[in-house]
Amino acid sequence: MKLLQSFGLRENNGFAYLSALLIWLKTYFVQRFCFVLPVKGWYQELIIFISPLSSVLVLLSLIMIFLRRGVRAAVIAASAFTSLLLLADLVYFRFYNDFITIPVLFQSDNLGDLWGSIFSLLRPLDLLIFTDTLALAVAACAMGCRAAAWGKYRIAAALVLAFMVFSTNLSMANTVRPELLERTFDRQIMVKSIGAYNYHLYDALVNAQMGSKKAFASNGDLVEIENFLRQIPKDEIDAEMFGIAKGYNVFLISMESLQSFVIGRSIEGNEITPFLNRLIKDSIYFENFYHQTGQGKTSDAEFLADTSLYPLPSGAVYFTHAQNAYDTLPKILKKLGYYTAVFHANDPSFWNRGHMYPTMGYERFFAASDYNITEQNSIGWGLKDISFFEQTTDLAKSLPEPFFAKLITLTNHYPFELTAGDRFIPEYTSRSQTLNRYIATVRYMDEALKRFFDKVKEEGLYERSIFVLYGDHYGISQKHRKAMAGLLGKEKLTPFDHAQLQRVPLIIHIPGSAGKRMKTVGGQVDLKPTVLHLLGEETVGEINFGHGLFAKNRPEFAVFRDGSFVTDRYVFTENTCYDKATGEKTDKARCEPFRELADKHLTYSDQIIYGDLLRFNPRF
Ligand code: GP9
Ligand code: MN
Repeated sequence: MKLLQSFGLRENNGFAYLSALLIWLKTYFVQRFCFVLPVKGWYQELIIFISPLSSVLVLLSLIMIFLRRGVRAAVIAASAFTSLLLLADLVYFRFYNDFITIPVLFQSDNLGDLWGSIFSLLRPLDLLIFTDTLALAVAACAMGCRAAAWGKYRIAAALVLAFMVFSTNLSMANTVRPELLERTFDRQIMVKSIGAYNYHLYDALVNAQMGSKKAFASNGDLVEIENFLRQIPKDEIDAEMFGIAKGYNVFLISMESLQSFVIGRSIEGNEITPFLNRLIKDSIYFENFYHQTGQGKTSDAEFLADTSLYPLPSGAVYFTHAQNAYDTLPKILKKLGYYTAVFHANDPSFWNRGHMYPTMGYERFFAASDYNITEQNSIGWGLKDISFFEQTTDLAKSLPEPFFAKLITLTNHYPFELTAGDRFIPEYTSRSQTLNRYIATVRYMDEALKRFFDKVKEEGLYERSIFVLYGDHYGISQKHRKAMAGLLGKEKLTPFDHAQLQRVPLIIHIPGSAGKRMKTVGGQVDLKPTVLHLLGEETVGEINFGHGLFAKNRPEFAVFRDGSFVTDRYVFTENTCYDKATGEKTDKARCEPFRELADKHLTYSDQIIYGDLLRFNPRF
């Protein structure tokens, strides 16, 4: 008793401090040792260690704000509540390798699976999660520890401390993963960066905000958008191309961080993309095709391609609106008798794909657990592309045909790491190490694609398939503009050049069909109608912001997510209109009509997503 007294545990605030310490340590322990989260180095160890503290302090402060009496019981209940939450997270994590989100709680099929196996997921040692609750109960009952309510200064001090801890925590986490909260790309990364409780709070806030926007939306909002889209003349598709690939399998390949400036370019006599350069000769190659992604990067490119809607101005639509109704390419193809699958050797929690793919209508997601991933065949973000393509072809050949298979590559991802044996050309030499490495990883991806085509031919799939390959977004940001200018042989890069660097390759390879270079201006939002037209499907009546790239009357137009846009004659960026042919500034009035159009495209598309307006679409 004396000992307890000397720590002040029996009479005053010691009990509350002890509870804060115990809940904090328990949470740290579960996050660090029960969830399987990759933590590298002392800095990340420190982040995960401090991550629960701010929310624990806020929780106790809330108790102190609202209760004058019964504080001790409330503190014990809070400890039990956090234990239950952690236990639920742990069970869910064992099953899905992911964390619970608010929408998941309302998805009975998801939780139904889990309930079925809940007992096999629980382990006796899990009860240790309640150690702190037990310890606090013992301290309260057997030892008679009391807990005084806090005065306002103490509460204020706890909240200030919580704020300071959270700010430090977040800025440390942001140095490891910039834009952590804005992009919310992976729940596992969120939890190890800001802790499980902060993650749940964040998830609840985002969902509440989204829910309120949806609640106020009505059918009338969709009618206005339909009227706008109806004014645009219907696509007149080139008769030669319409239905040219009817009944063929479709391989849609997302090429990580691939920009068009590498195509056809050599460095010191070494072609950066020798295979793609050859493939382009036998394919339809769009040289004025732009990525239109925002913070959701790869997932935004996928969203654009599958829905012909734009991604959101902030955050990743894959995360924020995975429960919406969408009229997607896989759903339409499924109705045409296609089997639809995605191949990507990463965890389903990344970009929320595990939840978004069923929404998009994919029947099967071949994710990391479907691949044989070892230390030898991995680098950087995971499975190397060569092995990815090899294993994917083996998996794809057993799919029912015709199939629609989306393949997402990974190796050409920042920080562009490569093992020496995979370096087919030397790194570039400039002051940007990023650009230097990028050149070698692009060359590696090119090799992986070459082997993929060889293998697809060997397996006899080639003749019955078409291949649509697109770059997902830029790999080299504006930060590297000096080195980039050097590579392009320019003195410096202007905003016009930067906009033009947002071109990503689009290669449509149809076996047996002649190659063609197309000047058509387009973007990822055009992919859905383009693929459907090749397969002989009309897209009239669909709510698409894109147009078939083979439509003779298509508007030469691509909008970027930040409102910049490109036409056949102008580039509008950073509030300046440029003449596309010369790259010189020109009269802003010339860009004005397109500016309005760009604005309409983005706002209407956003309205559809925020209001979940496609649920009112009779096509559903
Ligand atoms: C991760 C991969 C890369 O699964 O798609 O994502 P990114 O950071 O490019 O969006
Ligand atoms: Mn990407």
